[in-house]
Amino acid sequence: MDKHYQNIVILTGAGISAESGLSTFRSENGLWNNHPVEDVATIEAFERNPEYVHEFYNEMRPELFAAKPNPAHLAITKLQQEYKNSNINIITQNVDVLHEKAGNKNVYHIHGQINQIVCLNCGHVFETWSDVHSDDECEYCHTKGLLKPNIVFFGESLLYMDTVEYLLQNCDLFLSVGTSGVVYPAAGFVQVAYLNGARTCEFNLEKTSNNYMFAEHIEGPAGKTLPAFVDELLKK
Ligand code: BV8
Repeated sequence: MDKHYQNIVILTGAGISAESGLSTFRSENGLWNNHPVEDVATIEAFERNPEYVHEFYNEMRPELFAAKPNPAHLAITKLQQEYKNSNINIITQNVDVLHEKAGNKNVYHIHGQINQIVCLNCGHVFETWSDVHSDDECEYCHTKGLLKPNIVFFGESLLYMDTVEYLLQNCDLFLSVGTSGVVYPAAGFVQVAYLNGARTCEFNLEKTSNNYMFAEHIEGPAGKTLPAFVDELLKK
């Protein structure tokens, strides 16, 4: 059926950045293997040892700064440029900025961004690719020692959730690319889309824990499967 989709939502996870050379979280050599998530990505860990958490992200930042988008990110740019009369929004769990580097528009970083820092005193968010330390001063309120990576830790609320709710309730095509479907509420987004009648497709190397929630599973590296899927959509 050559349906034209009006509202496309693309949820992405670490797997879409894997072919750009960035580690995922839960593979054998994943990020969480060397740094147990509870030591790094929880608000308790940050309160317990902010410098340790800053160091983890300081180490990650240069690699993410240097990373280049891959054909999966570029396929989304092509879709946004050539698939007419459609709203195409990206909800990413990734803290890298490869979607932006690829020229993707309408990108919502629900788990935050590695190049953003937030002051826990005044709420000011600023961009930096440099190292940040727990005794640094906020450029806005000049308070010292209350700067945190603007990254959503476990136990913290996600960003942009009002927009996300709206997008999921109004989409007719939901693509999930390179996520293990382990972390909530993102792992449950497909159910909202499905209940609202969207076509749901999962792009992954393997069947994930929430694969049963998807109508279609497109197996293989996203750098190959997503460009092929976009070309099919553009033919219609
Ligand atoms: C919240 C920041 C509530 C750090 C991250 C019990 C049951 C259910 C839920 C919970 C529970 N206990 C606690 C919870 C909630 C918790 C949660 O879900 N825990 C899980 C682990 C059980 N969630 C939260 O805490 C969230 N907040 O719920 O708040 C609340 C409400 C009101 C008030 C206060 C609080 C916060 C979640 C965000 C946590 N922060 N990251 C950082 O990024 O450094 S999560 C972390 O996991 C990353 O953001 C990452 O993006 C995310 C998901 O991982 P993936 O992206 O999927 O990466 P992964 O490695 O897992 O998988 C990669 C996939 O790609 C694989 O499937 C692989 O096969 C595939 N792949 C690899 N290469 C390719 C590929 N696919 C295609 N092509 C390839 N080439």
